[in-house]
Amino acid sequence: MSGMTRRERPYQLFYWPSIPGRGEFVRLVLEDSGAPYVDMARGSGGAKAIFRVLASTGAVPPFAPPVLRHGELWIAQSAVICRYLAERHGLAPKTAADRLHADQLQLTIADLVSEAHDTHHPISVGLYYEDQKREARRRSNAFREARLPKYLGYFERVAKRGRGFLIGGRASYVDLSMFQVLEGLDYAFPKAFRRVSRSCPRLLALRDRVRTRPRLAAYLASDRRLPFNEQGIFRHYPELDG
Ligand SMILES: N[C@@H](CCC(=O)N[C@@H](CS)C(=O)NCC(=O)O)C(=O)O
Repeated sequence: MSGMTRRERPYQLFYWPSIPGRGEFVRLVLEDSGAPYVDMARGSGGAKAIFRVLASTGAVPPFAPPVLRHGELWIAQSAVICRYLAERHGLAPKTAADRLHADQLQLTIADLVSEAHDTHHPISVGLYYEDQKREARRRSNAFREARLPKYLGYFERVAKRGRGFLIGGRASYVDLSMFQVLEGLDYAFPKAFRRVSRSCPRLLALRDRVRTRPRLAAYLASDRRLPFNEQGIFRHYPELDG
């Protein structure tokens, strides 16, 4: 590989091997682009590959995975990685203003992801769910009743303004991330999601449109796509779904 330019090298993704998590937002951009990449921790080295990266002393060391390596460049933060890949592979909006608005939406999606995570870990990520079940129930009630409708209502309003997509009048990485969040919420809170999403027809249509994009459809049917599970961000605990 040494004689290759940065452009030609496969991307290297470092993310926990057993959950879709935040790594999945990156994978969707890579898969939809058809860009070559190696999912480093899913190889024989496992999570050790991630710990090595986190302990590294690169220009700006990453705080947490996902981390993307592209030649000499190492970057972290899922929103930044998605934007970087999208700009290289035709999945970013065209104008500077639309790109800023894509950041705005992507970071709002990241906020929603964090709040969904905190429903089962409201006190500490250092404790098991079983050690914070009572608080998780209270947090989930508030999430289902107030935050979920507020977030989905907001994104539905954004979708209403767009022409079938969230930003820029064409498919972008933000649509792919919206797809993933909707899938995750549907998995974690099937009852609440069904109720709230009834008033979000455009988001549901967007989800279907993303799911059938040819490269993504092939990916979703492959064993590269990790299923949601109870170690990840979107966990299904019936007691938290009301
Ligand atoms: N805002 C960051 C969050 C990164 C993050 O929380 N990563 C999780 C996995 S999804 C992690 O391993 N965190 C370790 C930690 O926070 O100590 C992003 O979007 O990439």
